[in-house]
Amino acid sequence: SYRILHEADLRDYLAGRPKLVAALGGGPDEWSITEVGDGNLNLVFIVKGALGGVAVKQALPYVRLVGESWPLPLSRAHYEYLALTRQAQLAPGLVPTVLHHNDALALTVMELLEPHIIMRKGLIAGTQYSRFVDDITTFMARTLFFTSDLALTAAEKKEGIAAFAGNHALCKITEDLIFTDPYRVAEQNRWTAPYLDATAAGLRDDMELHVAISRLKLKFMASPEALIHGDLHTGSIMVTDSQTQVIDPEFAFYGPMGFDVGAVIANLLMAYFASSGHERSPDERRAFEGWVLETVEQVWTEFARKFLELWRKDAAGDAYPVSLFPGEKGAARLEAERQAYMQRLLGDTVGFAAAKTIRRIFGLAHNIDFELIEDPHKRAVSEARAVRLARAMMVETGAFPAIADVTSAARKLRDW
Ligand code: SR1
Ligand code: MG
Repeated sequence: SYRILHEADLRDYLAGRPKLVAALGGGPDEWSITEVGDGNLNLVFIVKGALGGVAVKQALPYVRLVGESWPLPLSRAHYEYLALTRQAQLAPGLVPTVLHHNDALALTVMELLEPHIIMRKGLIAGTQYSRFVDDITTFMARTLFFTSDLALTAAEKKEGIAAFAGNHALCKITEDLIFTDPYRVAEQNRWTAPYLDATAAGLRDDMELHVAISRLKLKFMASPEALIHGDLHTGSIMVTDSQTQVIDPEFAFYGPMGFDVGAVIANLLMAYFASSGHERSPDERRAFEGWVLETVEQVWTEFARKFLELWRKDAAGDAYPVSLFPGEKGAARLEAERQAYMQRLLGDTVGFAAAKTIRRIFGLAHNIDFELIEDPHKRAVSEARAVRLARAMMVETGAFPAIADVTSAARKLRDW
């Protein structure tokens, strides 16, 4: 039965699993066990033995960031395990290997990713990652395409939706914290006061923005397009220069694809706007910011290219039956429709990226890209630029028909 594991319990628990004992090596008494979780929800332990290490994640029955006053179902560990397993099949090598899972304890033991670091921390230090675009676009194209109606039969797709339907408490967090609270008075909202007081008040009065965020909320709630990661920010990605690993899919469910792609793009844009608040030489700054915007463009263009390539060759799903598009004329019409599909997906991506940005500046859970800028005035300037772009992306999404429109708007706002 469930109990929160402390160091001694965890040592005993692992010592009772021969496969894990063999992976760690040495005697259990020699293992080092350190709790390193700095996320908002769970406990994370790193366990190291003579031969190797493992990472152990245990869900708490409440939101760690807030405390026991905010209960949260342990079942999220089950959905995370299901998602990790599916993602490992679809995007091999891009998620950590699961070594052991225990539903009752809401506990998962995974390979230890070393020397990987959380990508967000690397971006704050101004590091460029040369494998990132290729890896993250492969991850998104394959996990999204192969769990969609373009690749699955209707029955398979509905089984998939049903398998994740119980993860609604995690969806509710997103529905409240991303799509609702930043736009109303909510106890947990916070921002860089007093500099952003007027901007925060503006968000609460801006009816066009309220319409736009409500449309996105509905899309999030009512568009089971594919199995999405559900929280694909740069804190859910671990990197070295030669490897990328996507972690933490506890928010996974069947939702709109643009929510994942938008999350990656939003977090890169926030790294871009935060860059001016972090210590680096003018040359380093120019190089890093240029790389970030180029990465934003490539994330979309490579994702779209890979997704379309899969669609053209692996379309075994029940959507768009090939028998309806015979001959050359049919093939040409279907290809035009694929392009229209991607254009619609870019619009969703732009809108969701905007929502993901605004929540990190006015909602409960902020990110360290901005938070580590100590001078509140400097921080507010960076945040205000990001919010200005986000508002335009959300309300005037049609003004960003290509990803280059997003990056050129970001560039113009860099010194605003
Ligand atoms: C209360 S949970 C706050 C946030 O942490 C997670 O990483 C998700 O982004 C969630 O919205
Ligand atoms: Mg997480």
